This record gives sequence, C-alpha cells and structure tokens, in this order.
Amino acid sequence: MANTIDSGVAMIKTLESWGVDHIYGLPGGSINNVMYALREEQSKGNIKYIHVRHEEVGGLAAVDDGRVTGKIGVAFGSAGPGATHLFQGAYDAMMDRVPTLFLVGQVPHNFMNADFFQEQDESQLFSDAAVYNRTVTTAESLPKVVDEAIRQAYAKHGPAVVVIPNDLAHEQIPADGYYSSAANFEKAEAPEPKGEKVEEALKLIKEAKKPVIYMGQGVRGAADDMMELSRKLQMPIIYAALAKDVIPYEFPALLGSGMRVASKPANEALKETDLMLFVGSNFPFSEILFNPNAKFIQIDSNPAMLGKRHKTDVSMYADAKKALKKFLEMSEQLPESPWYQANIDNANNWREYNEHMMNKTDGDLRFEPVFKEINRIAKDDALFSIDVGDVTQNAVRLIKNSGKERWFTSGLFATMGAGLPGALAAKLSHPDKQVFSLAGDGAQTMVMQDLITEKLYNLPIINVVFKNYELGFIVDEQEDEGEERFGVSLGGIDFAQVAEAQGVHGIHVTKVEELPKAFDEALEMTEHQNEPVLIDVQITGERPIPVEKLELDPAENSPEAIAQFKKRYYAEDLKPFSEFLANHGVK
Ligand SMILES: Cc1ncc(C[n+]2csc(CCOP(=O)(O)OP(=O)(O)O)c2C)c(N)n1
Ligand SMILES: [Mg+2]
Repeated sequence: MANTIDSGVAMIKTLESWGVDHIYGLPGGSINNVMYALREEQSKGNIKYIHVRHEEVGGLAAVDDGRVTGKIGVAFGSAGPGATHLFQGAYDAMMDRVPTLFLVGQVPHNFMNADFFQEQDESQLFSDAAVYNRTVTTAESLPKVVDEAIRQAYAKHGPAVVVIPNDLAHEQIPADGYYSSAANFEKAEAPEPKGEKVEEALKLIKEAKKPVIYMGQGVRGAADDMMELSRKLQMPIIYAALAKDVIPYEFPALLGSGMRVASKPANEALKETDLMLFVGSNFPFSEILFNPNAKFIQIDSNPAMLGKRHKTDVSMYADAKKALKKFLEMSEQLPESPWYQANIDNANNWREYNEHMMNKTDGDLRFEPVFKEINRIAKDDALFSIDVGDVTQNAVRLIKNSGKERWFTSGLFATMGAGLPGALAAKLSHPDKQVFSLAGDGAQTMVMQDLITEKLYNLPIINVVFKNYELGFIVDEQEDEGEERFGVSLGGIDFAQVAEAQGVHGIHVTKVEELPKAFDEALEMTEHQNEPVLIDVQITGERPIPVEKLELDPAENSPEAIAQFKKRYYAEDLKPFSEFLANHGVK
C-alpha cells in the first residue's frame, strides 16, 4: 500500500481532531496496540497519556473533564478487569449526562466469543450506560467508529463506548480511508419557549402566594438573569446541588439546595411552596420533597425530562437561558411580597448559623471551621471537586462561592471516590487555577493510590481529607432509621503519611487552632512550590445538622425536643421558618 497509516494512530488523530488533548488509562495485553499509537502521538507533542493507578480514577476523571470543560473526556482500560474498573465512570457519565468516550480493550478478534483469557462481552457490560456502544470489526473502520462515537456522545449527552479487539489497532490502513467530522459539528441548541406558554406560566406565578424557583445546571451562564427574575417575580431561588456554583453565596434570596445534601431554608420553602418554576434540573427527589399540591412549571432543553420528576401544569421545551430572557421580557415587576421577604430573613438566619459554626473554636473540631479556612484561602475562580458523603452536605452549605468558581461532584450516581479524580481533571484542564479535592476518609480510601498521579504530573492540588473515622453519612442514616450502628467504623488511616509515601506533602490537623497554619502551608506549597498537598483533618463524628428533619418548630415539636435539637447542633439562634412567615404575616 502506498499511502498508509497505523490504524491506532489514525484513531488517536481522530481524537485529537475533536480537541482531545489528554486521555486517562492503564495498559493491559488487550489494549497494548492502542498504547503504541498513543506513545507515537505523544512523542510528537500531541495527545498526552495520563497514567492513572486504577481505571476507575481514569473513568471518573474523564467524566469530570466533560463537567469542567464541556469537552468530551476520554479514558481507556484493558479487557475484562480493566473494563470493569472503568465501568464506574461510564455510569457516572450516563446519570449526569456528560459526553465521554470509553475505549475498551478486547482480545484479538479471532479469539473472541469463546471465553478466551480475560474475555468479556463488554458491549453487554456497558449496555445499560452507553449512549453508543459498539465493537470495532475491521482496522479500517477503527477511526471512523471513534469519530461516530464522539459525535453520538455529544449529541446524546452521555458515555460512548468503543470496544477494540487488540489486533485491529495496529494494522496499516489507507491514509485517506477515513475522515473526522469534528470541524463541522454543531451542538444541538434548544429553542426559546413559545410566548403563549410563558404567558400561561406568568399568570400562574402571579396567582401564586408562595412561588419558588428551582434551578439546575441548565442555568449555568445565566446567573444575572436568574437573579433579576428572582427579584422581579419575587421568587426565592433553590438550586440542585450540581448548580451550587451558579449563583453567588451572598444573593439574599438564595435558599440553598433541597433534601439531605441541602440547606435549611430550601427544605422549608419546598414544603410550603404553592408554585415551582423548575428550570433545567433533573432533581430526583421531587415527589418526596416538594409540596405535592404545588403548581409546577417546567423548562428543560431535553423533552424527555418534561414531566419526568413531577406532574406539570405548564411545561416548555426550551433552552433555560433563552427562557429566562423571555420571562424577563414578558413579565412586569411584581410588588414586594411578604413571602419573598420571609425567605430572605430565613436565609439570613441560616447564613448566620453557618457563620457561627465556622467560627466555633470550642469543643471538638467539626467540619465547619475547616470550611472557614477553605473559604479564606480559596481564589474567586477556584475549582472544587467534591466527594460523596458528609463532605458533600457541608460543601454545598458552607463554600461561599462568588459565582466564578466551579463546584462539582458525582451527582445522580453519587459515587464515593469522585473527589480526587475530579481534581486531576480540573487541574489538567485549568493549570492556572486553584483546585481543591475535598473528601471524607471513607471515600479517600477508595482512590488514594492516585495521589501519585498528582505528584508525577505536577498537579499542585489542595487535597483535604475529613477524617471522622467512620462512614458518617451512613452512620446518620442508621440513626435516623432507629438501627444500631453497624459496619460503618473505619479505623484511622494516617492520610498525611499515605501522601508523603507518594511524594505528596502531608499535613496533620487535630485542633482548630492548627487550621490557619495548615492552610497557609497548603497555599504556599501549591502556589509557590508548585507541589500538591494533602491536609489530613481529624474531625469529630458529631453529625452535621440534619436539615431534612429539623426539630425547631413549636407547632410540630415539644419544647424538650426543640431544646435538645438546639443543644446538639449548637443552634440556639436558629429559628423555624414559621417564625419568619408569621413576622411577615404570611399564612
Ligand atoms: C462507591 C460507593 N459506595 C457506597 C456509597 C454509599 N455511601 C454514601 S456516603 C457514604 C459514606 C462516606 O463516608 P466518608 O467518605 O468517610 O464521608 P463522611 O460521610 O464520613 O464524611 C457511603 C458509604 C456510595 N455513595 N458510593
Ligand atoms: Mg468519614
């Protein structure tokens, strides 16, 4: 053949044509030929291979590439065990609708389908997650299939999986036998909503006494319009946790998020509300948490979402940002409402409580004072990769975001171990920005081998591990279900030493007064020494305040129960929503 190219190299070039500049993975016999192609392309200064120590870390990091850049993230694993490790990422991507590509090694095609060593029917494995899921059958088609997979991942917002029999990734194919569709690809964009629908919605909003906005990630990039609409229609804002970073912490009518990874004023308003404007969200607990009699107006850029989480009164297939503009255009300023004011007061009281907890210096060290330090050293445009557990709850409540940061976690799938991989992704794509990984001790244990990846790729990340010696989030569930504590104690790992053993600077904190120095040191290490750092903070097992089962309202709780609740959560000055509603004459 005159003009030929290695099929694996052609595939990597296809990835590059889509703007992929790094790829996570770990080799194995069934993906070696992809490795050789990767080596060749990397040696030319093109794509970069990020060698993770567990395919799950690579898989989750690829999802976070998508979250923080909007660009497709890519990870690979070898056949069988490599593929099953990688699977976690595919599921996370599917649940949160993040475009990703997973390249999965397979035994040589002549050995397939007869239970060969490490052989697995990988398409079956990934079938529940993938938006595109195919096995390559010829070397010539390898780059074309990968091009197809990427297009499908973008168009269908999820993980594409390409299974590659190893031999097919190292053959000479015609150099002009494939092309990339990247250059002319356009992402789908939902329309603006129909005028009559907006009119219908505005009529319902005007009639409502206690309307709220519930916003999800669809609103990203339209914070100013969202805040203006909140003021104009006198509707406080509640957000889905994944949209925590959209509206600045200080916006007076921002109530926080709902359910358990949540804030008090949000949960209280969600119980009371008689109308919800639900914008660009996939919040799964709607039917459990929201007032079932509330009117429900939904806006989503995905028609499949309309009515999925709640019965709707008005629903609109529309881009959230365009919809906000249209709502602003078509609405008039509503008069100051006592409901809106009561919510602002309630949110204020909650912020004061959090402030009080972050400034707490007596007693055992809790989560909150650690967040005071995180807030102190965090840059305006920092990226926060948050793991799953009590840390998610605390981070959603306590990080005082300016509206310029990125805050992300594994949302619907909520997998532990998502913190560190997300920080890798964030720092790789934003080397000039400050990046935090915040994780509990249980979650950190699942991925801590990949601290060395931070070290070896010069990724100066601030890792904070909240060590309460238990699976705190589950301890709380056992308490709430009236069960005895079982299977939730962790024993103590010295995470600072684990970091040191991997060449990452480790710091211990056991007392509140050690916090400022530790965080100054972390700043010095990451900003000036260009080194990653891990702070192992030993905190108490005391529970964060459960905002989903507040015992503050005299209409619902005995004075003794209220006193006990306040004492346990240091909540002397925390008031029930009913008090603010009464102050403003809201029935
Ligand atoms: C992979 C995975 N396994 C189990 C769970 C269930 N789960 C949710 S939070 C949690 C406890 C997290 O413990 P830790 O990381 O120590 O954080 P803490 O709640 O103690 O702050 C568990 C087990 C999960 N979400 N993901
Ligand atoms: Mg823990």
